[in-house]
Amino acid sequence: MLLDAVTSLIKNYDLSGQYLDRQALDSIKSYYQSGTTRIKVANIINANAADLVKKSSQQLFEELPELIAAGGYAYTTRRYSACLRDMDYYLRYASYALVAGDNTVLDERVLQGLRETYNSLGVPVGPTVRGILIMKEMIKEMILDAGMSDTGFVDSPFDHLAREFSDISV
Ligand SMILES: CCC1=C(C)/C(=C/C2=NC(=C\c3[nH]c(/C=C4\NC(=O)[C@H](C)[C@H]4CC)c(C)c3CCC(=O)O)/C(CCC(=O)O)=C2C)NC1=O
Repeated sequence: MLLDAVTSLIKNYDLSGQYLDRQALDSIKSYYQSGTTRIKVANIINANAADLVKKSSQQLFEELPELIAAGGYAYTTRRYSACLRDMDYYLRYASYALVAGDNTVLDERVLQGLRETYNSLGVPVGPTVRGILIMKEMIKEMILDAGMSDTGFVDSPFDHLAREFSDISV
């Protein structure tokens, strides 16, 4: 099920049979207050998705050239394009989570069984997490350039992906 910050919170309060208290209402209020900003960022991501995937993977391959060297995990056209397609998945689902103000969609649609898949294919998780974090930094720069000053909320879905995908703490 696709949850947003409000439905996710209501679900939890319903489970314990509670009315929405001050804390719940404050977080619902902040969800609505940040709505326009989250939509603006989703717009920026949408308008620049192809570019973001291309540039962040270029930076990843510059940082870790062994990935595209003979025998590397992104060597051969097939693996290279699988890698870029994966980056595109992470970006697209992160943009959903940003709009929803909730990371459940990432758990349910992206992360489930992902580490096992990568392990069984022999694709390394560490460099992939690095790619996800490069995208995050690029988006934050873009929205700074677009005149938004508080970019902290962009971290959440990307850090969530990074944290849950690997065992490293972000
Ligand atoms: C929407 C949710 C979703 C995700 C996340 C997803 C990931 C995903 N990535 C895969 C493969 C892959 N993923 C990569 C990724 C990389 N190679 C590198 O060098 C880098 C470290 C990294 C890119 C950043 C590669 C190379 C493969 C192909 C591995 C192979 O078949 O040899 C596969 C195996 C099947 C296939 O090739 O399509 C899956 C399922 N699939 C999904 O449906």
